[in-house]
Amino acid sequence: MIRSEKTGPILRITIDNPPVNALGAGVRAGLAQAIAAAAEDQSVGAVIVTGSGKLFSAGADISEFGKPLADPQLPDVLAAIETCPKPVIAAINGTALGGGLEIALACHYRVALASAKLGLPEVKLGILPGAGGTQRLPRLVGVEAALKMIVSGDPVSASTAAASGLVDMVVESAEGLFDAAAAFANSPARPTSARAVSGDAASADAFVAANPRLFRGLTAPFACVEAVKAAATLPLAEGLATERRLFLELVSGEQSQALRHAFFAERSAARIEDLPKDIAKRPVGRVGVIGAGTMGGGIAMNFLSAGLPVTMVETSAEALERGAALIRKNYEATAAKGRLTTAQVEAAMALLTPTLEFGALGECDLVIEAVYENMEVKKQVFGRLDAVARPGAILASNTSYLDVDAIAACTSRPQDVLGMHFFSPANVMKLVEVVRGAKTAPDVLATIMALGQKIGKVPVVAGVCYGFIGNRMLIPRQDNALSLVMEGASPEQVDKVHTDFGMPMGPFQMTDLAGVDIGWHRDPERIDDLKDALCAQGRWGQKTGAGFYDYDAARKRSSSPVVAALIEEFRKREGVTPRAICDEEIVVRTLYTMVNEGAKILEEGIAQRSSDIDVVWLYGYGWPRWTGGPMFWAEREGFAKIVAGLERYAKSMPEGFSISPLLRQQATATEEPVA
Ligand code: T1G
Repeated sequence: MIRSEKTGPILRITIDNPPVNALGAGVRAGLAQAIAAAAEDQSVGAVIVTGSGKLFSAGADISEFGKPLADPQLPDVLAAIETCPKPVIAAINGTALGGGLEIALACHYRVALASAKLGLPEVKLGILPGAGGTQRLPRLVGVEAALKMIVSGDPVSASTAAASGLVDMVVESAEGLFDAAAAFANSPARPTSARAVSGDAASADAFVAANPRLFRGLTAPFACVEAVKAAATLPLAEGLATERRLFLELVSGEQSQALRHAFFAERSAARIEDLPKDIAKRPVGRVGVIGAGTMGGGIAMNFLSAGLPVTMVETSAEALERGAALIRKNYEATAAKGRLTTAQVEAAMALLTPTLEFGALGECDLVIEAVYENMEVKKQVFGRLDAVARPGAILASNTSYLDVDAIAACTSRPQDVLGMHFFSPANVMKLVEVVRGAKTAPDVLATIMALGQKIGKVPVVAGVCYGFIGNRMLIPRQDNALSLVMEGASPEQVDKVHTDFGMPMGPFQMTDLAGVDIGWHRDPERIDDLKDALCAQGRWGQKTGAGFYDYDAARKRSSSPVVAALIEEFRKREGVTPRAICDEEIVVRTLYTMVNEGAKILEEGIAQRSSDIDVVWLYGYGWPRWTGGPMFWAEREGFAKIVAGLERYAKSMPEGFSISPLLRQQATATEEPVA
C-alpha cells in the first residue's frame, strides 16, 4: 500500500495500490504513519511522495463512499503533510486526480512529469474536492483558474499546471523526476495554506454567469463555487469547515449516488460475463469501411484518429471524393478550435485509402459496413464481402435496427460477423452497441470490445432484436409521443417535459435532427399519419429547414403553424376531440414506457445487466447523467409507482402494449403499491 525507502537524508514514500493508487483506508493509514515517522526521524531531512506505476493517484477510493469512512480521514492526513517541519515534495509521476492532486497540494513543492495530467474531477461524481482542494488550489493559482479546474472537473497538462503556479517544475523523463524533486530537499517547508488567495468572491460570481453550461441541472458545481468563495473570504479553518460541510451534504445526495453509479456502470459494461477476461484477441492492423456517407466517414475517423489505417470503399468516385472531403472538413474544424494540429490532421488523412475497388477490403482485418439501412442491400453487401474478405477477418454491420443473424447467414463465416452500431455523429458520440450474433465467436466479440475502448468509445454488448437496446427503447417513446399529440398535446409540450427532465432534446426535436423521413415509404400520395404528411410536404426536419418545427438559417427552431394545422386536420380525420393532457401523462407514456421496455430487454437477455442499459442512454442519447440512466432513475422513481402509472394509462398505449413481468416483480419486491 505504502512503501518507504531512504536515499541519504531523503525519505521516498510511494503510494502503491494498483490499479490506480486509490486512497483507500489502508493507503491513508500508511501515509499518515510514514509522514509521522519522517517528522520524528532526525536522519530524515526531506520527504518525497510519489506513486507506483504510471499514475500518481486517482484519488479517494470511490467504492468507499456511501459507507462509514475509516480513519484516518484524508483531510487529516494532508494536514499532517502540510504541517510536517521538513520539506515534503510531490514527485508527480503520472495522472494525479482528486484526492491524489490534493496530496500534492498539501505538499510544500510539486514537480511533475511532462506527461502527467492533474485534475479535480470530483464534480463529475456529484461532489467536490473534500480534502482541502477548494482551499489550497486558489492559494496557488487564484480564484478564477481554480474554479475552472474544480467546476469543469477537467484535468490540465503539466505544462499548463506549471504556467498557473500549480506545479513548481516540469521534467521530461521519469528518470529525472526524483532528482528534480530532491533539488527542493534543502528548501524550507512552505505550507500552501499560508499563501494568500488572489481573486475574490466577485470573480467567482462572474465565473458562474459566464459558464451556465457547467451548472445546468447539477447541484455540485454551485457547492464548488461556495467553497472556493470561502477560500477567498474566510480564514483557512473556516474555509476547510465549509468545504467539509458541503462535501458531506453532496456525497450523501441523490445526484452523487447517480453519478457514481454511472462511473462504475461504464466500466462494468466492458465486462462480458460469459467470457474469460484474458481471451486472446484477433489482431486488427487495417480497417475497411464500406460506405463514405455521414456514418461511414464518421466511423472511419474513429480509427484514423487512433492511428489505424482505413480502406474506405464506395460505388462512385463522386461519393468517395465527397466522403473523404467530409472527413478532412471535420478534422480541420477540430483543428480550427485548437484541438488538433495541422500535422495531426495530415497524419490522419494519410492513413485513409479511399477506393472504388471492393476487392481492396481483402487486406483488412475488420470491415464495417455502413450502407443504406435496408436488409436486402446489406445482405447483398455481405455476400460480396464474404467472397473478398481474408480468412479470420471480422465483418461488422453498422445497422441500427436490423437482424444481425440474418446478415451473418449471408456469409460462410457467421462466427466472424457481429454488429457495431455507432451513434451519429459517429466520430463524436461515445457509445457503440456491439451486437452479438447467435454465432459470433467469443474472440470476435472480445476483439471488438477491446478495439472499441482503444478508439475512445464506450462499447456495450447487445443481443439481436429490433433496435437492440437504445433504439428499441426509443420505439414506445416515439409512438406514444405521436399519439399524445394526436390526443391533444403539442410537440412543444411533449418536448418540454423531456428537456425539463434533463434530456438535450425531446422526441420531436430529435426526430427533426435525425430526419423525419427516416423509415418513410417515399410515396407522397400515401399519407397514413402525421409523419407521412410532413414528409409529403418535404418537411424532413432540420436538413430541409422544416419538420415538426420551422428552422431558420442558423437552425434555430420555432413553432410551426403549418404543423399545428396538420395536427388539427389529422385529429378531425381520425374523429379525435383534443383533450388537455397533463405532463404526468407524458412522463408515464414516454419515460415509464422506456423503463418497461428496458425491463423486457433484461428479461430477454438482450442486455447483460441493468446498468448497461443506463450506459447506452447516457452515452447514446444524452440521458441526464445526474439521474444515473433510465434504469437507475426508475429504481429511485419507484417501480410500484411506475407500474401503477403504466396501468393507469394502459388503454391509451399503442396496440400490443404489455407490462414487463420483471418490472412487476421489482414493484412487488421493492415498495408497497402506490394507493
Ligand atoms: N476509486 C475506486 N476505483 C477506481 C477509481 C477510484 N478513484 N478510479 C478508477 N477505479 C477503478 C475503475 O473502476 C476500474 O475498476 C479500474 O480502477 C481501472 O479504472 C477526497 C473525494 C484514473 C483516469 O474521479 O478517472 O478523490 O473496472 O478503467 O481507463 O477530494 O480511472 O477494473 O474493476 O478507469 O486507465 C476522484 C476516477 C475521486 C478519478 C484511469 N477521482 N478514475 O483510467 O482505468 S473522489 C476520480 C478515473 C476524491 C477527494 C475526492 C480513471 C483514471 P475495474 P479505469 P483508466
